Amino acid sequence: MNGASYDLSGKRVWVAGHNGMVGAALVRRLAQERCEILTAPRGEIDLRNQKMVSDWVGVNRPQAIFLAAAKVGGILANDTRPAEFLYDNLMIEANIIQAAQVNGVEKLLFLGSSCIYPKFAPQPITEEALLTGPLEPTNEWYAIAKIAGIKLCQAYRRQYGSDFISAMPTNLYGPGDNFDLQSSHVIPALMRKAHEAKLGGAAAMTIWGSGTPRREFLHVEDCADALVFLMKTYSGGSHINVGSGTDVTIEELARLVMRVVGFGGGLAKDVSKPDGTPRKLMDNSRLAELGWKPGIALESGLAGTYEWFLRNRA
Ligand code: GFB
Repeated sequence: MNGASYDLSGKRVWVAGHNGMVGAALVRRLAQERCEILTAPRGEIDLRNQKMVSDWVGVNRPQAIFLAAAKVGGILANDTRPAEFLYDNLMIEANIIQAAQVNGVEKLLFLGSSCIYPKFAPQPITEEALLTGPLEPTNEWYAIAKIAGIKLCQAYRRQYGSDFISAMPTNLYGPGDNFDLQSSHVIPALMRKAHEAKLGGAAAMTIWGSGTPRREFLHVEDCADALVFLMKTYSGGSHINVGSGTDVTIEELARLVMRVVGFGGGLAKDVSKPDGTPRKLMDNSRLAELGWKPGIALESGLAGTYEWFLRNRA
């Protein structure tokens, strides 16, 4: 069932994870909708704690929820902290989805990731590829948690008639990203490395792995717009891919970031670090058929993100 329209105006809308890159972009995007945005300050509630979540939802009574709260990180963080990535994400999603059903929340959008798909899924990856093959080992923990979230939404839709939907964004970047070199994703890491190499007059900057994996990237403002679009127009059991439709090799990306940052040095490769999935370009035709397409091209998105980084790096 597609196209069931849901009107956000006048509604209490909880952005779970409002402090994160996606959550903050959702809060900015929702300011364009005539709704009341609810946020649970991190100090006030631990989303892994079922009673805290249940009590908070019961008191604040959201009518719609964007479930953007998660323990996230790049390939190294996923590979070295499997227990956190599996446990935290399972608890967060289970607590919020259960509290949403008990409190009669009208609509919930669960946010997953393109890493839910098999390591060697045929490209571009369609939604049907889910669970058709082994996962990428470096992030199978996060992937299993996110697959469980999709299944929870489907189960609650089936058993209770809950209008809970799932969106699977590709690799995201943009303002509010995490620029820590150990735990971050590739774009903020390369941007910071290029910046520090430029300031330090370094001869080269180092990327992890061979540089040959390919990645699809979507700017977080585009992602937030797509999520609001889906909340308003989609109702169905299947998750929906949310991507840009184009991918680049990590080496091409690195050279693009170096150009944006203005670092003219060389590129070294630390092949002791993992490459991860060789490619994860998604087929976004279902989202396109619903009527949405991205608007921010990679190079201009990188330029804007670098400006944000310069303003906020302190
Ligand atoms: O963005 P990233 O950490 O996550 O890495 P994944 C993407 C590619 O960039 C990998 C390479 O092949 C990395 O080896 N890379 C090169 C770097 N230099 C760097 C660097 O300095 N830092 C980082 N982080 N990467 C994640 C999943 O996989 O994708 C998460 O682990 C989530 O669970 C996320 O799904 C969207 O794209 O490989």
